Amino acid sequence: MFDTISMIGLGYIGLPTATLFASRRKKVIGVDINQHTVDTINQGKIHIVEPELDMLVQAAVTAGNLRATTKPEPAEAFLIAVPTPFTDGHKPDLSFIEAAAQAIAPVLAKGNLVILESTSPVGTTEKLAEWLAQARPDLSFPQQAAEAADIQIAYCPERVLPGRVVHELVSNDRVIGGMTRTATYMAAALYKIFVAGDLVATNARTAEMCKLTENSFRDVNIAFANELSMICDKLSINVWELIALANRHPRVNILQPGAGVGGHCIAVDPWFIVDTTPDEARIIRTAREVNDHKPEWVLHKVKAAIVDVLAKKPGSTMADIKVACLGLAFKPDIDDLRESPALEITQHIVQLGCKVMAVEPNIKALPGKMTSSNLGLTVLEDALGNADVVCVLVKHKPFIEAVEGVRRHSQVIDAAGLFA
Ligand code: SAJ
Repeated sequence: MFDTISMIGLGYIGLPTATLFASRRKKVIGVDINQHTVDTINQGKIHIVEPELDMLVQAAVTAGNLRATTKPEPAEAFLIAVPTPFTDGHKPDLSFIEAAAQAIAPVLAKGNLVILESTSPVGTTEKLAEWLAQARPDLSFPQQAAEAADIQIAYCPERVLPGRVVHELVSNDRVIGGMTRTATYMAAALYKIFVAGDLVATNARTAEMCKLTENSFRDVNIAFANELSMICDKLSINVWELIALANRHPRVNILQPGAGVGGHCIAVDPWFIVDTTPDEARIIRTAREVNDHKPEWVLHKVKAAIVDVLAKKPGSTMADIKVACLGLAFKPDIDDLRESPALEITQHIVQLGCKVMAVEPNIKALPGKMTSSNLGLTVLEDALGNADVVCVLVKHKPFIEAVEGVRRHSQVIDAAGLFA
């Protein structure tokens, strides 16, 4: 079973997953709408940053087990790992999944398995089944023929941490939610090809909700920490000391406050629950609001520090003030600046008209869209030596190693807990 596998969407999840199947000598057809992505992979190279992945892709392509194309081809199993962003008003945008369904429908054949991996609102797998059924009235689907359907469909979320994707894809347990028992059984057999973790069976709706629940759990717990940080600031209590003390209780495990919650998952997925059940999802919505508000709160602190400096330097203006922003990435020790609260705060400080010295040890240059005459990328020593105000936004390792130097500066806003 499953000698030819097709992966639709060759991004952060799709490409490593496709490559792992190929590394187990399966014939893998990777499909992506982006011609550049397809060409890069067919040259044995990668278009994303992820440890170990480059070597695996090169080996899989050279061995002839992985091939990329823009047009779907027949296969025994199809896995869909395309983006599910939200539109304005936090409404989930399922258009990429619908487009994937339309693309694979013409090549589906009796006996195929289709698996959705994209993070999705509850009920999306059923929608996918409906889109496929409409496109292929000659085939039967689980909603029509249950266990006897020509095409079986399952939902199986990925749960890997960027930076550890290759390792976690193999070792993490997987939740497998078939629309039927047959689909669950087939999907488990498919993942068994490379997954060493447990393959845990459930239904599609529970599997969809499980993924959203995991990321909402983390978001709610980070919101609790962020709320504590704002309460403690008002009460002149060091929140990091407080959390460390509280966490000595055997049943308390509070997460860390920060500049806000970034990335493409935790700041997005809880909204899928809120959108589906707005009246019931009260804590989940509030957590999102608390975390989304945190960058604004940090910015407010920076503005207050700038006002202090201006008061001590009569005659000076905003343009004379130098602010160092330590960290731009969305979390420590990565180079990913997308959906980053640190980046958002830095851009707002730039708009205030100050000179901004950004320090981000994980990148070589600022992204093109961040060009501004009062913003530059520099090294830590330069920033500490010249800035009037230092704002710690991400707790990168090089900053921890230089913590004493940061501590000596007279105006530091520590949003990331560097001094904790
Ligand atoms: N953060 C805090 N305080 C903390 C922990 C995190 O402020 O104590 C912030 C980070 O700085 C970052 C954001 O939260 O801005 C998200 O970072 P993260 O490390 O919590 O998560 P992601 O987005 O890199 O990956 C998450 C993971 N989910 C969970 O841990 C439940 C990962 O396992 C998922 O596969 C991934 O989302 C995904 O793809 O959904």
